[in-house]
Amino acid sequence: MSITLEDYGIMEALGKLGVREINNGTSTGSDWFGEGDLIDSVSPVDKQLIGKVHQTTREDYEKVMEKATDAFKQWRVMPAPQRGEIVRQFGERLRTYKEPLGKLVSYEMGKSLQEGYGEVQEMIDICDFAVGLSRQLHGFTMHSERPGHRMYEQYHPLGVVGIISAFNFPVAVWAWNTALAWVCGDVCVWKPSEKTPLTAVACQHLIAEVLKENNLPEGISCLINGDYKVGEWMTNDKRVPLVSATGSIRMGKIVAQTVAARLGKSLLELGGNNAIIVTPDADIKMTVIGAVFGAVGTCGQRCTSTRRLIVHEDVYDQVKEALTDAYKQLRIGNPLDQNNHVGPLIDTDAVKNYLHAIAKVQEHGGKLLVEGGVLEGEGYESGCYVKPAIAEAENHWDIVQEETFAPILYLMKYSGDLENAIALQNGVVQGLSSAIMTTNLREAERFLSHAGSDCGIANVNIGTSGAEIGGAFGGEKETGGGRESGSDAWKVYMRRQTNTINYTTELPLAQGIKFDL
Ligand code: UN1
Repeated sequence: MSITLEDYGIMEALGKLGVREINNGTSTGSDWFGEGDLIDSVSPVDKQLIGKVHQTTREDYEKVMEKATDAFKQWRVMPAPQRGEIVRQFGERLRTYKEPLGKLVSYEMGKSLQEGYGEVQEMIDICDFAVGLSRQLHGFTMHSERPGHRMYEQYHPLGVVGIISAFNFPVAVWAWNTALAWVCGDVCVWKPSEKTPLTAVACQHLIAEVLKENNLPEGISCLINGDYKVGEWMTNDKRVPLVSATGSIRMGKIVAQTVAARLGKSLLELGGNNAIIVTPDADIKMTVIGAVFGAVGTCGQRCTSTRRLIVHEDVYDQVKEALTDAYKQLRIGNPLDQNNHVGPLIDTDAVKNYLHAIAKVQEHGGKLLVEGGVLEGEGYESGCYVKPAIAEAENHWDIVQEETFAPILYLMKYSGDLENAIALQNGVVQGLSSAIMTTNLREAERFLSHAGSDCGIANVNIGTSGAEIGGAFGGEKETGGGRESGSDAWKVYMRRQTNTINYTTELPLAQGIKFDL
């Protein structure tokens, strides 16, 4: 292979992670099989073919489901803290392989190396969280209205959890789901994005080793690969009680309806259109750092990326100037080179969407404060590198209402009371993340109050992206309503059972009903 792959240690990383030139894309633990058509994994960094993965065929899928359902029978009876021990070992494995896996994430997906490592760290963090959780899967006890009766609730494993993940967080979002699902006693079938199949193959190798070393059955962790059709097998499959899907609103609506039609459960983490409100009392230096990282981090391809900046008229010019200055310092290029802040978009279709959004802004008469454009020439041959742009825009424009997965920041002005800014912030269909920059306690609390942000995540003096795993992650409205990761998000991976036990010799009925024979 070419010099770049070797220069940046990609070949070495692939070797360490067990990824080959041609890989099976279907696996139940350490068993790999299938001869389906090949998916090419091409790096957006330099358009090199990294490897190929066999798609899952319908027959392969049936085999996976059989193994998974079988494995569930054994896994669910293992005490939860023992399942936690397996997740602990997986977290250890991730610590060992953080470097090569982070590098592969960066190269296959295009995010900066720092963010690639950060993503693996997020996997490690959720494993740690899940290990503790494995001893805390608790329910309530209640007082019964009947004498000599005890009432309590308990949580039981659900079964096979289907995970559909997106290219932008190719490994962390899988880990959020799977680490929790495993300690809860579920087994997982993962369909990663067809744009990032190799990182998924690498993760499956790592967990397969752990399962094998512990003599656990095939099927606790399964991998399937392919496009939306493979995902549809899962959404339609009654053997999959929960489908957790991350991606676009369009995709989420289809998943939700298909799963609901069979009365299954879905956990949706869909698009965001996240804003930062900048009040007259904001610390402008902090605002700029938060907004720039939020807007250009992962090249604007996080569901938590900052897309709108709602700035009070009193500080508008100051913020505008500071931001445009900061953008001048951004270095765009190979994400494996740690001098660069911004890597490429995922592919040339994403570049088209970016250009389309900029054209739309111009049609509306929006002014570009920092011009965009596709970068050309040495180092940019893949055609996926774009310049982060800032445009003055209005909230109600169609294009501003949409989530464009690219580094375009819309700047808008508000005047008068904070209420006006909150109305703009909430005036979109999405409801994932939001933030306010202010040193004024009253403004901060109003933003967080019931009359404030309508998003699943609301931050003060922090940008919209970069959530920690300890809190529940997800959003309202068309973001889908799901919650993953920390807090009590684990409950969605289990079924709740209420138990009432009578330890007397009488059989009194609830609500005082008399029924004598
Ligand atoms: C996503 O973009 O789908 O909060 C997840 C963040 C990351 C996760 C983003 N921890 O930005």
